Amino acid sequence: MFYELYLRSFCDGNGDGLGDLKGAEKKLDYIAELGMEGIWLLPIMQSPAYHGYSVTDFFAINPIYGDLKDLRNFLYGAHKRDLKVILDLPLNHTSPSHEWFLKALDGEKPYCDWYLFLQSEEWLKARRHWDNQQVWSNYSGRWVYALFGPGSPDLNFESPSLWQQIKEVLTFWLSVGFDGFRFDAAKHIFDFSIEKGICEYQHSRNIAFWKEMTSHCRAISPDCLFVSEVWDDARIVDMYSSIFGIGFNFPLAEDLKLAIASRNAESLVKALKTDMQRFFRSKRSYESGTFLTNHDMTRLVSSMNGDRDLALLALTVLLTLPGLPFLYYGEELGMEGVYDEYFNEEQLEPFLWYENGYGPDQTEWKALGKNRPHGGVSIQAQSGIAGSYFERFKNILRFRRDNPWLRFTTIKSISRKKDLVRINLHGSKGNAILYHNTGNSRATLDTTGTPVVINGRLEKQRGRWSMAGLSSAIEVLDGE
Ligand code: ACG
Repeated sequence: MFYELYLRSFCDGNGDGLGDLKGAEKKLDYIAELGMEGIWLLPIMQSPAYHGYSVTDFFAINPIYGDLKDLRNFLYGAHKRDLKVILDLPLNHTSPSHEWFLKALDGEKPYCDWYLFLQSEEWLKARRHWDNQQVWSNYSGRWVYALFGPGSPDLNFESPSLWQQIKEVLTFWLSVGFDGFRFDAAKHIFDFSIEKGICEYQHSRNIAFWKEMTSHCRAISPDCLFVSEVWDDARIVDMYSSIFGIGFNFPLAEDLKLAIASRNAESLVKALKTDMQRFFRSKRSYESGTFLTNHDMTRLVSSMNGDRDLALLALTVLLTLPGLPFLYYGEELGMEGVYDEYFNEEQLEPFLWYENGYGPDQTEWKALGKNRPHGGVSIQAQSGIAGSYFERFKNILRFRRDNPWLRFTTIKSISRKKDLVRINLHGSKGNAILYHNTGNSRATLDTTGTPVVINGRLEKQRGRWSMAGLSSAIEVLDGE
């Protein structure tokens, strides 16, 4: 399991109200005790943007997070606890304040080849692939391709010298001690057709680019870990993932939450059969990066309309599937936050260490709008309190940590009887059956074996096992 960490909101190590590397280092035990095997660090490079995805220097750390020494200490501390750390690298674009872009606007070589300038008025008609937004931004009278808006002009990978430059970026961060990367916007490297003047993904060229970049990294560090962010349907995710080794399973995240929020067992079965299709086979070319939420999405409890039992059911289903799970910071507290396209950033709120919202470690870079003080969400309010959301969440994480074999299982079948979903798995422990009760009423398990509860309540009455609503259990059929 990997913990997706937004430094600015996590832990303040120097008292300026902003989360930083020193602070996160202090909390490495906390992360390791959750059962994590790694950390995905959201971008830490120099950037004027709160989210860090528009970079002004790919070789420098944002000073609010600390310096290279702080990073090395953080990585050392993580490795000492067997936590791998991967860095989020947004290579598709830069900030408009990046030196490269300023020089490009001045016509300086090679930088003017590293961005795409408008070559025909016709191109202005191009619209973004998924939402019809315009893709050209005007900078001092020059139109430049900027898919994610004026704050991030795209790099133009037609230029071979840019490929070389990016390899240097990769070499640099590996030499600092990262164990790999989460490659942002992986399908966008070539996404504008110069021939046609329209937005069009060129998947084979993107794949060629990533092949070269990942080979470069593997030549330096053979065990490098890569996760690709390709937010698309399963067919496209599939095309990219084998190069990286791990691909985020976006369709699963979306379908699983929808099915559980609507308490629809049939939809859940359908979602799992479709989105985990590859995992019905024992031979696969990549692992699924499974997750429920990330920084671009509404938080888990909010997507369950505030129903925490449903949120825990979703978590249990996710953590009993094959794949490498990624958990977004603060989900363990049941923090809420709705992602909306107008960037209210609720889903990035400070992690709550204290009930009153103040104290050492607490970050305060933005007001707590959704997760208000005294709302019972903080670590202080929940830690060690039996039955709290945090403790129940941790129990499910612990179950996954204690059963690492689940990561590499093959799904044999998925079926349902009314609200009870049954998943048959095969793994190194032999065969196992998972039971998830998606309804509110008690469900009887059709077994003479000995199932074990993962979340919720399981009882044996008059020789028959039955499980309370929204509970999950596992039955391992063959011993090791
Ligand atoms: C990454 C980061 C994000 C970041 C950027 C830019 C990229 O996680 O935080 O923004 O550095 C698209 C891109 C992703 C991108 C998201 C935000 N995420 O592909 O790389 O936008 C459709 C599209 C997707 C699209 C998605 C969401 O196909 O391409 O993602 O919508 O908008 C089904 C379909 C699937 C469809 C979904 C949802 O699943 O199969 O195709 O996805 O439904 O409809 C950051 C900031 C920004 C800033 C930028 C520079 O957050 O504010 O502008 O940096």
